[in-house]
Amino acid sequence: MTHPPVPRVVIIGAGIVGCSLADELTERGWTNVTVVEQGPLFATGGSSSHAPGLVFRTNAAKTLTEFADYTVRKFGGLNLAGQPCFQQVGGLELATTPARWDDLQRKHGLATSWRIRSELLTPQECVRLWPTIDRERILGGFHTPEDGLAKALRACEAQARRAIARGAIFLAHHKVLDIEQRGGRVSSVVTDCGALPADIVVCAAGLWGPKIGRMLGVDVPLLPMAHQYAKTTQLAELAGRNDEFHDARRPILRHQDADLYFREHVDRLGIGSYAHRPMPVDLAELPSSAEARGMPSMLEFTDADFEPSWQHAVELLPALRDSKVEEGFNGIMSFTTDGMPLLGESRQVPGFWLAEAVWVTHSAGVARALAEWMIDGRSTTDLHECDVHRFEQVQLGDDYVHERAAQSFVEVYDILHPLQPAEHPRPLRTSPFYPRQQELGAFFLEAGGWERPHWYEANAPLAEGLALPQRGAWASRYWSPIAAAEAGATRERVALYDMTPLKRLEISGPGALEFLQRMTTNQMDRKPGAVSYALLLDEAGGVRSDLTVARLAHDHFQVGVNGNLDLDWLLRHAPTDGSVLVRDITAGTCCVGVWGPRARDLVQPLTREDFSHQGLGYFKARRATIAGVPVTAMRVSYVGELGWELYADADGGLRLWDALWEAGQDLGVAAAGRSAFNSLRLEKGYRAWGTDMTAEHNPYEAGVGFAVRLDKGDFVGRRALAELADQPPRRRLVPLLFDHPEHVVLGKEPVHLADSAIGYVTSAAYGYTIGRSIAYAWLPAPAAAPGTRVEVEYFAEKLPATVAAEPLFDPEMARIRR
Ligand code: FAD
Ligand code: THG
Repeated sequence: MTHPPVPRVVIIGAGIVGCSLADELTERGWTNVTVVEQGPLFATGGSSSHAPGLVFRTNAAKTLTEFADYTVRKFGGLNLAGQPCFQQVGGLELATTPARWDDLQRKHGLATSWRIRSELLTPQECVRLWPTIDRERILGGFHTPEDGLAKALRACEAQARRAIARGAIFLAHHKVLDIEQRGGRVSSVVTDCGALPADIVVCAAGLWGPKIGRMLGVDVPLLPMAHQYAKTTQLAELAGRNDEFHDARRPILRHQDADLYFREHVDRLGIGSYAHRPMPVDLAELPSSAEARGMPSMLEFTDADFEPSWQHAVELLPALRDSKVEEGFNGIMSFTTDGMPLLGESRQVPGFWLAEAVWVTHSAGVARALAEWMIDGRSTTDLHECDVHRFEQVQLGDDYVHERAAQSFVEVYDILHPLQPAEHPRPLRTSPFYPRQQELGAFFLEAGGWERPHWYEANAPLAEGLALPQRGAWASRYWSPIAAAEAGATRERVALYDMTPLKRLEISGPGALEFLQRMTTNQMDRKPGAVSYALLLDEAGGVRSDLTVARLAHDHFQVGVNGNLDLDWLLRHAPTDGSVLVRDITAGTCCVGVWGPRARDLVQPLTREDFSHQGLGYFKARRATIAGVPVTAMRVSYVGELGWELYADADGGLRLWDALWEAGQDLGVAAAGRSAFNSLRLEKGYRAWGTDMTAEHNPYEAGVGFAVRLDKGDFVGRRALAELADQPPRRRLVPLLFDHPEHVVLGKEPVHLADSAIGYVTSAAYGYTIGRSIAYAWLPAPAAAPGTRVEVEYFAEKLPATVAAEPLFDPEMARIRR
C-alpha cells in the first residue's frame, strides 16, 4: 500500500485556533505545517492575546459542550515552562430572577445529558464559594466544579512548541495578502515576505476571516463586534489571596440577568459585559497592527457604555463600592448568525478550510475535530451544526449576517426557548400559500429563512372543548391547544400541510442512477414511479441524512433532503464529467401534503388520473393534473396517514391550494401546522435527522437499518456497515411514554435509570391520538428494552416514564396502505 505524501498545510493565524490546529495535525503525522501570522508571536494582537479565558462548558449544543470538554482536558495537561495552561477553579452561574433560576435548573439537566458534572446550589452555598456576593440578591446557583480558566496565550505557545518540535514552522510578521489557485484548488499563500506553496490552506484568522475569504470569493459569514472587558483597582478583600502563578482561586462567575461575568486577576476583578449596544466593527476601518500599538483587536474603552454594568456589578458584589474601573478595553470577537462556529472545506475552492468564529472555550475541540476531518475525512464529533455549508443562500447576504449576528450578541446570555425564532429580518422566504396562511391566522416560526405555520388561529373553534392535559409553562410556549385540533383533523378527516420548505433536489443525467446507487443505502434501480426511503452515510457508516428518492423517469430523480448539507455532500461527490446534474429546485417549486382518511375523497374528483390504491400505491409517484395545475404526486406521509405530497411549480401553487381547500370544505378539511406535524410523526416513530440522529449514529442503533440494502452493490459507508450489521447495537434510539400526560418535555433532557444518568431525550411531543406524552431518547442497549422504567429530568424534577415498543401508533400501517 502506498501512502500519500504528507500535504503542505499553511495555517493563517497564530491565535488559539491556529496553534491548537498545528498541534493536532502534527500529532497525527501531518508535520508539514506552516503557521503564518501578521503580528508577533504569541501575543499576536488577535482576540486570543487578551481573552480572559473563561471556560464554561455547558451549552445547549452537545457538539460545543464536547469541544469545550476536550479543551479543559487538553489544557489541563499542558504547561509552558512549568506554568499551567488551565486553572480548574470551577464555574458558578447565578440566578437573581425566578426565570433564571428555572433556566439554571434546565442547564443542570443539559450538563447531565452531556456528562458534565454539575450541581445546583442554595444562595448560602454560592456565598461559600464567592463570599462577597450579596446573598439577598440571589435565588441560587449552578456550579460546575471542573470548569475554569484557560490561559489562552500560554496555551497558544505550549501547543505551538509541541508542533514546532514535530517540524511545524511559525512565521511571525508575515501578512497574508492573497491566496493563489492552480488546477482548481489552492496552490500558495502570498505574504508580504513572499509566497508559500500549499496543498491545504486553513483560515484561522479570527475576526479577519471575512477578509481572507474575500481573496478567494468564499463567504465567511461572521460579524466582528466589540465586547467590553474591564479590570478594577486593587481590592482589599483579595489582598494576598492569589499570586502570579495562581492568579485566580474563586470560580469564574456569571451574572447573566445583568449580562455580566467575572474572574479574579490576582488582587483585582475582571468584569466582562454583554449589556451594551451591539458594536459592529468594519474591518476596513480597523487600525493596522502598528497603529494599534500591536493590539488591533483592542479598541478604546467607552466608559459610558460600561456605566450601567458597573452599577449592576456593585449591586451583586457590594465590596466593589470602594473600587473603580482602572483599565478597560472594547475587545473584538466574531459573532455568527446562529452562534455556532464556521468549519469545513470550501466546495468552490478545494483545499481551502475554515476554522472561524471559535471561542477559546471550544478551540482545542474544534482543532481536534478539524484535524480528524482533514486527515480521516470525518470527525468523531458530529459537526453538522458547525459546517459552514449549513446556510441557505439568503443567510449569506451581508445585511442578513449583520442583523442576525448583532442579535446573537444581544441574546448571548438571554434565556432562549428552543423554539424561539429570530424576529428580524422576516419574512425572508414564503411559499405560494402564504397569503392564505395569513388569512387563516397562521402562527409562523422560521427555519432556513422560511416562514412555517405552526398552527392556524382559524382552527381555534375546533379546539374548543378538547380535554387536554395541563402542560407546564415552558412547554406551553410556542404551543397552542389548536395543534391538538389540527392533529385530530388529520387523523379523522383530512388536512393540508405546507411542505414547501422541505428541500428538494433534481438529480438527472445518464449517470444519475449509478450516482445515487453509490451515495445512498437503498436500492435505487427500480421502475420509474418508485419512491424509496434511503440514507446518506459517511465512510464510517454514520447517518449523514435520510431522504426520499423518487424515480420520475429513467434518468430523472427527485430527492427530498433535510438541508443544505445534503446538497453540498452530493455536489462534492457528483461526477465531474457532466453525466449527472444536481439541482436545488426548492425555490421554484412548492409542495402541499394532503393527508388523512378523507384525502382520496378530496383529491380524486379533482383529477383524471387514478389515485386509487391500485392506481397509485404506497411509496409511488406519478405526474398528474389537479384542478388544471400540473403536479407530481408522491404517496408518502411523514404523519402516517393516507395521502400525497403534491409538488407543483411555484406559479401554480396558489391555484392548487385554493382548489384543494374548496374541494375539502364538505369533508372538513383543515390547514395544519408544524406543531401537529411533529406530534403525528413521533406517534409513527419517524426520525427527524439532525435531532434524533446524526453522523454520530449508525443506522442500526438509530432504528433505520431497514433502509440499508447491503446486497445491492457498493455504496458509501457499506464496508463499515457490513462489520456492524451482525453486532447487537450498544445503544438505541427508543420511545418513552410518560406516566403522566401533563409531563411534556422539549428535548435534550437527561434520562435516569435508578440513580444514574444513562441517556438523553432527542425530540418530544404530546401524542394527541394515543393520549400519551412521548419522548424519543438515546439509551444504552440494556436499558432500551420495552418496559424498562426510567425517569426524565425536567427542571430538576424526575418524571417517571417507560420505554415503549414502536411504532406507538398504527403498527400494521392500516391507515396508510389502503
Ligand atoms: P485570533 O486570536 O484573533 O487569531 C487570529 C490571528 O490571525 C491573529 O493573530 C491575526 O493577527 C492573524 N491574522 C489575521 N489576518 C491575517 C493575515 N492577513 N495574515 C496573517 N495573519 C493574520 N472566549 C472564551 O472562550 N472565553 C472568554 O472568556 C472570552 N472572553 C473574551 C473577551 C473579550 C474581550 C474578547 C474580545 C473575546 C473573548 N473571547 C473569549 C473570545 C476569544 O477571545 C476568541 O473567540 C478567540 O480568541 C479567537 O481565536 P482565534 O484563534 O480564532 O483568533
Ligand atoms: N418527505 C419527503 N422527503 C423527505 C421527508 C419527507 N426527506 C427528508 C425527510 N422527510 C426524510 N424522513 C422521512 C422519514 C420517514 C419516512 C419518510 C421520510 C417514511 N417512512 C416509512 C416508514 O418508516 O415506515 C416508510 C419507509 C419505507 O417504506 O421504506 O415514510 O417528509 N418527500
